[in-house]
Amino acid sequence: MQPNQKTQTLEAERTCHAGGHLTTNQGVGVANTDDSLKAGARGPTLLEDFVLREKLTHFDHERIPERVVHARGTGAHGVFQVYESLSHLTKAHFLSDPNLVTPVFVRFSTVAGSRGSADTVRDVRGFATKFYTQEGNYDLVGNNMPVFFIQDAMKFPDLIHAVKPEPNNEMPQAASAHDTFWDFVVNTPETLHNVMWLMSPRALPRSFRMMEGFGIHTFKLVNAEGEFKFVKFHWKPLLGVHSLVWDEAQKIAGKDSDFNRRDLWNSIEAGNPAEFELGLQILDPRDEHKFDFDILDATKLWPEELVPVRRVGKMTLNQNPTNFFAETEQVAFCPANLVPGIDFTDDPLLQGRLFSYLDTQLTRLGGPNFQQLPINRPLVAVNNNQRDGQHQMAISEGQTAHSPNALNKNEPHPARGHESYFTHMAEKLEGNVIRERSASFGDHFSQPALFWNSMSAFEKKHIVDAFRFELGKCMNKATRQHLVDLLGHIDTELARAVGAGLGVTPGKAAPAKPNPASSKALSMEHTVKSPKTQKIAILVAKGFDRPQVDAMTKALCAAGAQYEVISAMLGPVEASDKSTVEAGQTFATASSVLYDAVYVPGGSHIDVLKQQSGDAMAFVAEAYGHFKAVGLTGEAACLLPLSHSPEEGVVGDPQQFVAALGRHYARAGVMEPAAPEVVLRKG
Ligand code: HDE
Repeated sequence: MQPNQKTQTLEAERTCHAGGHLTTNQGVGVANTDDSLKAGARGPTLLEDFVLREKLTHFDHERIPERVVHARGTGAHGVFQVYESLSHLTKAHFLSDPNLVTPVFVRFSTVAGSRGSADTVRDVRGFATKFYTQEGNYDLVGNNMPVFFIQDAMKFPDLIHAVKPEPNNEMPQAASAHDTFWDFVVNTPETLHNVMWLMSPRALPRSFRMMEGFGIHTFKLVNAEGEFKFVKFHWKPLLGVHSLVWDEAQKIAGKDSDFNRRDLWNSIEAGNPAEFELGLQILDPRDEHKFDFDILDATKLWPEELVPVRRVGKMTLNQNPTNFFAETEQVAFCPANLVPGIDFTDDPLLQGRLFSYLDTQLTRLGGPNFQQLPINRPLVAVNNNQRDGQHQMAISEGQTAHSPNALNKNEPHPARGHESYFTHMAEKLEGNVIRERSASFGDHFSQPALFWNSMSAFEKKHIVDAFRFELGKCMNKATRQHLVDLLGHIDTELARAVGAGLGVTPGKAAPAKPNPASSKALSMEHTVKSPKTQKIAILVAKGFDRPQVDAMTKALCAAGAQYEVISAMLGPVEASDKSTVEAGQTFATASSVLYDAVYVPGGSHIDVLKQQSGDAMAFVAEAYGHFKAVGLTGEAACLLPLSHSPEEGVVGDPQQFVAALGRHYARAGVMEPAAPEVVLRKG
C-alpha cells in the first residue's frame, strides 16, 4: 500500500532503533545498560551513574495525563476524496476538487472509561477526523450518535462528573450504570434523547468500521461568494451499522478487552480498509425556523426524511499508526480547527467546545507547542510570530517576531489576494447580555419519542433491557421512579415495560405531546448487510469431513469473509480422508463471542466434539443465543438440540450460510409482556 502524504512526512520523523550501538540521550556510546554502577559487585550503587539515572528518569516520565474524556481510543491513517466539486456550497479546497486526495487521521474512542478500560462497554463512541488539507488542518470531532446529552457547554463538567466513576470510591469503571449518572439524567431531562441512543444497540458497535459518525452540531458551509448554508456532517460506513448484543459485549470485555481496537488494526493489516462516505444534510438559511425544534440545539437531529443526507465523498482508513503513543495518544483534535469555507453556528454547546479542547491539551501535552508534534503538524507551512514556549522544536531565524514590522519588510504578511485565508462570516449579532436557555430548546420528549417509534421490535427490547439493567444498578429508588415517570412523557409502553422490570409503577403522566412520527433512518434494521470481513469460527476434531470444510472456506473467501479453525489443541487436525488442517485457536483461547458466526462440518468428529469437549456445544449454543448464523452440515445438525429452519439462520449449505451471515433477531421472539396489559407493538 502506498503511504499517503501525511504518513510520508511521519516516515521522515521516524527513529529506527533496529541497528547501531546503544547510546545515552547525549549520543554517548554505552556497553552495558543492564547493570548499575556499584562499589563492588554487591553494591552500593553510585550516584554518579548517569546511565542508570537517565534511564530511570526517562521511564519515570513516560506517561502523560490521559484525556479527561475519550481517554480510551485507537487511530488509523487514511485518505479522503470528494466525489464531485461542492464549490457551489463551500470554498474549502478539499471539498471542491474531486482530484484532490486529502490525508486524514481518525481516532475512535469511548467516552467514560480510563485509557486501559474495555472497548465493548455501553457508551457513546468518539469519531474524530483530522483532515490535513492544503489550506491547513480541519478537524471534524464527532460521535457515533447524532445528538448530545446537554444543550449548553456549561453543563459538560456536571455530565462528565456524573458518568465517570463516583468520587468517593472510584467505581464503577467505564459504565453509566450507577447512581450519579442517573441522578444527573433525571434532573436534566434534556439528556433523554441521547440517553435513548445510549440504551440502544448503537452503544455497542460490533466494529469501529461498522458505526456511523456525526458532527452533531449545525455548522455552516460558505462559498466563494460569501453565501452560506447550514450543514450537518455524517459518516456512513460502507459495511452498514452493526452492533453487539449486551450479553456478548459484557463477555468480550473479559475475553478480549481490545476487541474493537484489534478489529480495526487486523482489518487494515489484512488489506481491508475501513470505508466511510461523508454525508451532508444541507439547509437553506431561509428554512432555519421551519421545524418544531431549534437547529442550534445539539439534543436534536434533523430527520433524514425532512432533510436528506447527500453522500459527497469517501474516506478510506488504510494504514495503521507506526507508534501508538506518538500518533494516537499525542494527536490533538479541536473543533475550532477550521479551514476557509466551513464556519460555526451559535450552538451554545459548540461555542464552549471551541475553548475547551485547546485548553485541556495545554495540560495534557505540556505547553503551547503540541501543534509541532508530527501527528498534529499541518502539511502546509506554519508562518507566524509565535515563539518560544515549552518544547519549542522550531529554530526560527531572523531578528523580528512582531508585526507590523519594517525590519523584515513586514513578513510574514497578512494573507491577501489569491492566498488562501480564513474569514469569519460577517454576521449581525444583537441581544441582551443574559444567562438563559432559549425557550426554543424546551421540548425534551418529541425526538426521544421519534427515536423510540422508529425502532424495530428487537431494538425496543434491547432498550427496555438496557434501562432495566442500568436502573437496576442504581441503588436510589427515588431515581428509578423519577426515570420511569420521565419515560412516561416519551411513551407509555416504554415506561410500563421499564417500570415492570424495576418494580416501579409509572406515574400518571402521559406523553405531553403524543408523537406518532417515525424515521426509517434511525433503525439499524434497514442497514447494509454484507458478509465482507465477517469472522467465522470453524470447529473441528479428528475425523471431520474435509470436502465440506473446503467447500465452506471457498464460499467464505469468495464472499470476502474470514475464518479461523478451532479445535481442542493447536496444530494439525486430521480429517476423515487423513488430510489435515491447522487449528489456529483452541477452545481455551477462542470463544463464540469473538466471532460473527460458527460453522461445524459433518463427519465422525461430531462424537468427539460432543463427548470430549462440551465446549463445542456451548460454543454453538452461545452463537445461536446471540442471533448469529450457525452452519451445521450433516452429522453436525445434532449440536443444536432442537431443529431449526434456514429462516432462523441455521443452515448447512455454504452458499446459504454466506447469505445467512448477519444477526437473526427474529430468534429473540416477541418481548415478554412486562405486565399483563403491556405488549410492545412491533417496530
Ligand atoms: Fe468533546 N472533549 N466536549 N465532545 N470530544 C474532548 O478534548 C468537550 C462533545 C469529542 O480522539 C476533550 O482533547 C466539551 C461533543 C471527541 O482525541 C475535551 C463539550 C462531541 C473527543 C472535550 C464536549 C464531542 C472529545 C478531552 C461540551 C461530539 C476525543 C480531550 C461543550 C460532537 C477526541 C481532548 C480525540 C474530547 C470537551 C462535547 C466529541 C475535554 C466541553 C458534543 C470525539 O476538551
